[in-house]
Amino acid sequence: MPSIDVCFSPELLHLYDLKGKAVVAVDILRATSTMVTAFAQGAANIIPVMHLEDCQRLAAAEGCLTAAERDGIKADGFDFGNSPFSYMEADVEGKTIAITTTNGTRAIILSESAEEIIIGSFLNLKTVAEHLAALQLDVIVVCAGWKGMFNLEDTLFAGALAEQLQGQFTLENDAALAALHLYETAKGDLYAYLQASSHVQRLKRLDITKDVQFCLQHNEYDVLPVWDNGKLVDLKVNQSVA
Ligand code: 3SL
Repeated sequence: MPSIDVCFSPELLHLYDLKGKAVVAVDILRATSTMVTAFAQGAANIIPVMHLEDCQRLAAAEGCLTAAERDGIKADGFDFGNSPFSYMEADVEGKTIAITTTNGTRAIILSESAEEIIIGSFLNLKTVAEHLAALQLDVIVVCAGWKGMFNLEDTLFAGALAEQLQGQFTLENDAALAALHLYETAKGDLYAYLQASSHVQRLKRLDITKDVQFCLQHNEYDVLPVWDNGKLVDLKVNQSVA
């Protein structure tokens, strides 16, 4: 039976061997929830990059849209910040978006040695779980955290995924057990549970509570963004075309 494990921060990735494994990269607030939303609105590709300049270079070279966030705030001169709602207000159908965020895009790029990288969020939790059950690879949930530190919301997602996969995957390490226990404690009202958490507090100071509520909804979208040679594509769309 395959296993599921959790890496609480990209800074801990050196302790994990990702080769031959499936990584679920997660930044609930808000990068991976926003990417899932962009695909649900019809985006064709998302290119995660580390730096603001990489984003600008891609826009100049390939004419793609750009999204950039630092410390919760939209960076000047880019098309989007990091709110899922911005992709509902714009027409992104068939478009490519180059994106850089404080932690989320970093977690994805640093997972590059994995067999497969899947973009996870509560919004596409069931779709991700079904895909992993079919894939039958060992799974590492890579939490984006905040500047190398642990955070609650990504850990809660890891616990939700572990709960979905219970009976089909083993939970061999305490990180996965802790995430599962935390989710079981909090799942009755994730929004209330997260009120004191550092990033919810940070987003509140920026008046971004609407995004928090949105990103905690379960199974809103049936999209499956996966890493494909330096960009993310929605496997659901590609499967239905094939
Ligand atoms: O850290 C990140 O990648 C972002 O998701 C943070 S924020 O929610 O946009 O502030």
